[in-house]
Amino acid sequence: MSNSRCGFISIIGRPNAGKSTLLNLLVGEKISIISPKVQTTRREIRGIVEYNNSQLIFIDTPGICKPTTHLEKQLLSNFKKSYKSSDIILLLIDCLDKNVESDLKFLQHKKQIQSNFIVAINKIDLMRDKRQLLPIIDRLKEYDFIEQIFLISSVTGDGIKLMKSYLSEKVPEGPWLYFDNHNNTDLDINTRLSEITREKIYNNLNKELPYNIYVTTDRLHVTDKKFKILQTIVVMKDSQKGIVLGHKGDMIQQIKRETVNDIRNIFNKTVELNITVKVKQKWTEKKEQLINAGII
Ligand SMILES: Nc1nc2c(ncn2[C@@H]2O[C@H](COP(=O)(O)OP(=O)(O)OP(=O)(O)O)[C@@H](O)[C@H]2O)c(=O)[nH]1
Ligand SMILES: [Mg+2]
Repeated sequence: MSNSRCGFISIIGRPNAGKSTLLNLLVGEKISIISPKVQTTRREIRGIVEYNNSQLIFIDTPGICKPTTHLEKQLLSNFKKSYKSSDIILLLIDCLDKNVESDLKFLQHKKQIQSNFIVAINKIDLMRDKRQLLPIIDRLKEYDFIEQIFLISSVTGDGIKLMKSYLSEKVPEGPWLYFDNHNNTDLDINTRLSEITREKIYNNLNKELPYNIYVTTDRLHVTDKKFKILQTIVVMKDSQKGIVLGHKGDMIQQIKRETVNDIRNIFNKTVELNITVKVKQKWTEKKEQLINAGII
């Protein structure tokens, strides 16, 4: 039998490229939350995949963009921390995104590319005429640090097997690092539960509001069959609290229903969930609150 292999692969790319969707598909379980809004992922999320004789540790990162707010600066710094130490960098590109080259230049300019570097062009299910991918591929070929280009869809699974097989041979030889067969991630359970609630907020509330909230799981009581959960949603202003609660509480009820459904499906438990909404002004500018929010 050949020697075991193990390595870290950072999934990087612009907001909304589909990084978290890809991570979940690779792992076969929902670990990282997803939304049609940009900047959903705030911290690094690891997913562990075993393939052939290799352990592939994928790291989902916050989307790269030019930061304008304090929160965005922190997300950029989280992104940098995550990808510098990995064995392989996987740049994910939305095939309909016109800004590919600015990302590549950003990376090249910073001379931060020491790891192996591959590109996956995502969402190819959205491109009716696949010939439209050719100009993108041609442009990418001008960058000699790109070792391999894959065409994938994180929704249909197209091209994923080929990429996994390539990665399993590319990661360095070495012992596996994770041996917990029940967990595909090293993320703690409380954070996973808070993230699910945050996803429902992203999917139910409009515009800026999701960027002004964070969620904590303050208490979790686990029995054989049941999760009893106490959570807090933190907002910045009273008016936002009103929106999260909704008319006669129907918004918070909707968020709760969807969260409970997801938790039940992922963990196979019945769920009792209580959520309180609190106001903490300007939390995005306070270190202590960013720590509470799991952002730093
Ligand atoms: N059609 C299609 N949609 C996709 C695909 N991959 C992701 N999406 C959608 O793209 C949107 C963004 O996906 P995410 O996985 O949240 O993107 P992300 O790169 O993690 O975004 P940030 O965390 O904000 O940086 C969601 O609405 C996904 O359903 C794909 O291969 N095909
Ligand atoms: Mg994400």
